[in-house]
This record gives sequence, C-alpha cells and structure tokens, in this order.
Amino acid sequence: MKQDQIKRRTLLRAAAVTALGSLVPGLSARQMPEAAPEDPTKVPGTPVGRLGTRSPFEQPQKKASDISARSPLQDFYGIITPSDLHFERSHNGVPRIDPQKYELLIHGMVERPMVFTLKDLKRFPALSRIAFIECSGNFRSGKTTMTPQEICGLTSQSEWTGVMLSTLFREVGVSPKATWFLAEGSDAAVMTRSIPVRKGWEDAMIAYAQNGEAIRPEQGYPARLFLPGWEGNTNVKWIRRIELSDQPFMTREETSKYTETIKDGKIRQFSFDMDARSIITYPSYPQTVEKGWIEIRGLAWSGRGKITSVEVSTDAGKHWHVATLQEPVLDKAHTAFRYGWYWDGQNTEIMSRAVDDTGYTQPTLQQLVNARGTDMGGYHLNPVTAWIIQRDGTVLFKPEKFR
Ligand SMILES: Nc1nc2c(c(=O)[nH]1)N[C@H]1C(S)=C(S)[C@@H](COP(=O)(O)O)O[C@H]1N2
Ligand SMILES: [Mo]
Repeated sequence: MKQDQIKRRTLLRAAAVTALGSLVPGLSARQMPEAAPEDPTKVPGTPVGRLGTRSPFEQPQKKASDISARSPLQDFYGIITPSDLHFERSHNGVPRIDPQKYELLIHGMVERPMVFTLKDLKRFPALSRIAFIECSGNFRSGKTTMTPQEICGLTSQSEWTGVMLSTLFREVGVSPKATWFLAEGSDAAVMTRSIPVRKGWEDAMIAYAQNGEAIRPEQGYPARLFLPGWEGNTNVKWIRRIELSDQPFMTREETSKYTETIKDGKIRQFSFDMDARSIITYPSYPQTVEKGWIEIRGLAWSGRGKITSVEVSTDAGKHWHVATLQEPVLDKAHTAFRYGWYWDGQNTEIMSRAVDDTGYTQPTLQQLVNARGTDMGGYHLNPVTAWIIQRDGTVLFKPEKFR
C-alpha cells in the first residue's frame, strides 16, 4: 500500500472517531488517539483508566432491528462472545431492575414455597459453564449479499455463572408428582414458558453472571433461567417466578408462537433441543480471498451434546473433508473448526456440516423440506450453509429457496 493511501485512510478514520467521541460525554479521557501516530514510541500513550476500550480500528457491532440484535459471528475469534456483542432478543425491551429489590419466587407443587433474593441466590454453591444460547428463529436467507451475522447471528456463547436450579428445587422440596414448571420474567412482555421438571434436575441454572461479571441487563440482569442447549426463548430473562405443576401451562409463547408446522398439517410443540449446526465464518460475504492457501474457519454447535466432527466441502458438496476442531470441545457449546484449503482460483462453493455425539448430521435445506414440508415456518431451521467463491476472489452467500 502506498504511503499517501495510508495517510488518507488514517485521516478518514480520525474524522469518524472524532464525530463519535463528541457524541459520548465522559468518554474523552479514555479515548484512544484519533489516529495512529507515525511512530508510537515517540508520543506518550493513552493514560490508564477505569474501563478498557476496544481499538478504534476494530469496531464489530451487533446488527439491530426493533426486536433483536444479531451477533457479528464473522468478527469472532475462539468461542466466547464478548458480552457487549451477545445477541439480544427482547419481546418488550430491557427492564431496569434494582438488584436490592429483586426476588425469585418458587411455589406450586413444592413443600415449602420460598422467595430468594439475589443475595440468597449467591449464597448457594456457584457453578460456571460455557455454553451457547440460540434463538430458534435463527435462520435468514434470500439474497447473496448476506453475512454470517445476517444468516444466523442469533446465537452467542458466554461463560455463565449461577446456582443450579436442582439446588433450589431441593431447597423448596419439589413434589415428585411435579412434571412441569412455569418460568416467568419481570419484563414488560412478562415472558412465560413451561419447562419439563427433568430439565430443572438435569442442568438448568439460575445465572447471575456472564463472562466474569454480573449478567448484562440485555441478557437478564440480575438473573435469568439458563437451559443449556434449549431454544433461546425458554431461557427466561429477568426471572421472577417459578411455579411447579403436573401439566404444561400452555402460554402464548408455546401455543401461538414457537411451534412449527410439520408435514400433513401437523404442528410440533415443545421442540426444545437446538439441533446441530455449523457455519463457515471465513471466508464469507463480504470478504474476498486470493489464490493459494486459505484457512477456512467457522463455528459448530449442538444443543444435544458435543460436536464430534465437522466436515468441509470445497467442491459444492461432492467431496467432504474432516476439519480440525479447536479445543476445548464442550458440551452444548460453540466449537471452533478450521480446514486448510488450497484455492486454485476457480469458481466453486464451500460449505460445512456438523455431526454431534448423538450421531445427528446437520441436514441440507432439501432434507429439512423433505422431512417437514415446505410450510415448516421459521423456527428450528439449521441447514448446511454454502458460500460461492467467484474467480475474482469475491465471496457470496448461496441463498436457497424453500417456500
Ligand atoms: N423475560 C424474557 N425472557 C426472554 C425473552 C424476553 O423477551 N423476555 N426473549 C427470549 C428469546 S425469544 C430469546 S431468543 C432469548 C435471547 O436471549 P439474549 O437476549 O440474552 O440473547 O431470551 C429469551 N428470554
Ligand atoms: Mo428467540
């Protein structure tokens, strides 16, 4: 790159940062220099401060609509989603909840109905677990100019810390006759879902922390229900009430919403598990590639267990090669994969498919259609996703029609 080109870029960047900085009061003291100096050893650096910053040269962002904000999967390294880039789906905004006044009531078919404050919850043995949360509506298609974020950015991964729900179940003495519980949020949507009690005994958690700090307001501060591997919607944020029962409650979110039409006009309800899936995040639209060695990179995950293998095809699905999985490969967790590929400069399609430890293989869109019909709605769609590599090195999404 020529010197004058570099200068021009630096100046443009400087202009952009200044414009942003002036909009955010109080940021100036910690703000990074507007442009990188020619020689960073010749000027004092930014003083230390109370909060870290992101380099002004790295500005990954969520892509927000009115109802959700999608994670920039293409900008991630490793498997942890930076908390401020965790996807968000809130049905009626983010409530502001005073942690001093927060209470979780557990009642219904229990021996001792109890109310837990946040302090109470934190007194119980704490557990941390790295796992993803994915919205079951996590598939978009339609045009070639779509990024991984736009196609399936409603999934993110954190280290969640909290108390096991089984611990609280023992505390209140859940009746052996209880088979379901209602989880209710304290947001303006008053989100409610019925959850089988077995999930509560298995691995459900009341999470109050995320990636080493208190859970973010967008993720459910001060506490949320965390159901590893289960559809995002059941992970009720800002949780205030759990009611044990011997039947599901048939709330709006599990009757009119979050159900799928399957074949023969039947409707599937309570489809909790998120099936295995993968996506290549590099190369992807709008990146470009050059002839030669390319490290294909991506993420794979399954709500039913561990990823056991990811296969990559670089010839439109004719041949498949086993990709390398990056440790740690965790249960119900985003897993990074990579595959070294020599691109000869010809037009082709690249794609990945995930296999999990139940033996399930990520289906193609056609296989999903064959199994569920063309009228299957927008939930639980996890098809193999292909990228078109064009001779000039540009990369496009391969959208497939299915309705
Ligand atoms: N109380 C409450 N819980 C909620 C929601 C909500 O709107 N209110 N949205 C649900 C949906 S649809 C999803 S996909 C996940 C999203 O979790 P996140 O915003 O932390 O990524 O939260 C679920 N829990
Ligand atoms: Mo969702």
